[in-house]
Amino acid sequence: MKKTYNPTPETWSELLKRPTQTIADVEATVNDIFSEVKSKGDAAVKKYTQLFDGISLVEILVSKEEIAASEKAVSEELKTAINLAKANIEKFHSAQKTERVMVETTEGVNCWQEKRPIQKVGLYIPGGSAPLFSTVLMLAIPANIAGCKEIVLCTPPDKKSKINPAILYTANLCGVTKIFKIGGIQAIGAMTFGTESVPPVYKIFGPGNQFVTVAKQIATKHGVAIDMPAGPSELLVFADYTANISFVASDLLSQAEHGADSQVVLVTTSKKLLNSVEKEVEKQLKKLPRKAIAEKAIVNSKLILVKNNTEAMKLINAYAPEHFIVISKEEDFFIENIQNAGSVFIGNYTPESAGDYASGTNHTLPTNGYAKQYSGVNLDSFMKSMTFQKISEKGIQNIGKTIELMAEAEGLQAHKNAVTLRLKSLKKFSDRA
Ligand code: HSO
Ligand code: ZN
Repeated sequence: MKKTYNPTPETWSELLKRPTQTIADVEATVNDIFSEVKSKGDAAVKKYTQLFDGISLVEILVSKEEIAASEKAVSEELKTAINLAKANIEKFHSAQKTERVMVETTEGVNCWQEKRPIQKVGLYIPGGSAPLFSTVLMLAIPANIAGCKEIVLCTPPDKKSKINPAILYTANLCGVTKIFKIGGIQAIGAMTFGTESVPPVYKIFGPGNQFVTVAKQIATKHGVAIDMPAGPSELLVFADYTANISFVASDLLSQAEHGADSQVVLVTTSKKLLNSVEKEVEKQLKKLPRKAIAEKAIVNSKLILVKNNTEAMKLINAYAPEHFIVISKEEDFFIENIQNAGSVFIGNYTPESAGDYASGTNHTLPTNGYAKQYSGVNLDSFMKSMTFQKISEKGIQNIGKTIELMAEAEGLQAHKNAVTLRLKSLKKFSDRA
């Protein structure tokens, strides 16, 4: 772990640099695969599944029998846990529903805003060493609450052409309409263009490796929206002398085990705590099954000592972490002043794992400094805001002149006419009366 004492603000961006992502290398591959998926559909998806995953699939749609089998394969204990997490995530996301906003801006001019679900959404769940069925909860639950009609899920199969039963169980439980055993660029391409089996969607959600991330970005050039630009997981912990050393170390390791490129950072005002956390991380790391992965992330992790809370706050806002844990006697100061973070965890008894699984908040969050401008996934991510207006005769008389003047000034006569004709018709009507 790299220790830094009292770094000056000019050095922060270099100190907290994320691993660079090489989009350019992958872009050409994505474009090639996309155009093949677009023209050849399922055949191209199967070809690339064979090429990249080494599996030849006859059917890419997960069958009812496979879903039923997953029900039996997941233990009752895990099902209970998944159901409790689901209930909390549902409660938190249902509470995010908003009322219609209606205002009479000028007498006779009524404007209102209402939300509508995005009709078709695609959820991507990565394969790899950890089957992230918790991400299924985080995406499918709000999609369902929002009222999305088509909820498509793509996830890569294992070497035996199977999908982890917990992923299938959760997807079925949360109302996913179609599950496909496909992954990588070809899955994103399939959801972008549609194939014989995979319906095209309007917005794609979910994490993925570098190929998936670039593919999602390129999908946006083909008219599909995405949740956010994704990157490796991150955690920044601010801890003062009130923090429990072993808790802090366990939190840092919880993110480190996601991947060798995960970013974990400790910022503290206590040198004693900094040194103790370093030792404790080494100790806990040794016992972890995913030691090899976590170790790599820990080598690149940072332990930073700062003068005071104000300096800490500036550094944290400049970094904009995906997850921010604050354990401090002055927690209110941090809660009030945090401007840039995906999700904030407060106090000794709020591990990041709680938000990852079961407290109710969403774990699909902006990384790579995007917490400065992006929100994490929430109910609104699955909806669009639409505006409506209805103007009465009185209303158009009230704002007509304004519109005419503005249209005239922009040199747009037809715009002006659309109002003038109406005003004239009303005048005629009132003249006759
Ligand atoms: N911390 C990850 C989400 C996750 N953790 C899933 C465990 N499973 C990114 O927010
Ligand atoms: Zn996690």
